Amino acid sequence: MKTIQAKLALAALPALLCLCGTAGAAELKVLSQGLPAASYTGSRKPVSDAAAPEKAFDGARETGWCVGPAYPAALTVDLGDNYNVIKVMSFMEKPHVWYSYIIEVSPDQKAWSVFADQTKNQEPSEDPAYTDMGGVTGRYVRITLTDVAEKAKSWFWPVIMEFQVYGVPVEKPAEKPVEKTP
Ligand SMILES: [Ca+2]
Repeated sequence: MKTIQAKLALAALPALLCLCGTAGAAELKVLSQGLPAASYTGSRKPVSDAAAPEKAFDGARETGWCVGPAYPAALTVDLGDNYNVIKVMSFMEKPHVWYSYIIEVSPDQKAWSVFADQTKNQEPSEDPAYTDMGGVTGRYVRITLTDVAEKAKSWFWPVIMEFQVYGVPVEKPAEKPVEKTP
């Protein structure tokens, strides 16, 4: 895991250098896709290998993460570094049925800050996804499914087809050269 993190840090270095002085104009991009499988974890065992956590991050809308009819159930992605998380899109298998959920962000998987609290939601997602906007800095992003429409409980298991986290690199203060005293 450390090797992966080091590689990610090295990959991000040129981008960070280029952003010096213009970090405010950083492009909002999807951060959660294309990471190694070890970056994704679920709070419960998936119903099959085909429903593993990484299936919610593979860019394919016909695959997803599923743990069966269990609430709450959480899915977490490790972005590999701290980012300012701006937007999260949650693509559910059945967009015409409502889901309630909460999205949280953490720097260390211990202290979690709420990004979007939709635990009282009873509206189906706008096609094609629930879109939540915010501004929380962290490395780990977690969605917890808390409930689904009562009528749906008997005829399907909730599946998140895609979970997309968008953000920008954290602005890091430029190091000032140390002035030598004469
Ligand atoms: Ca997928």
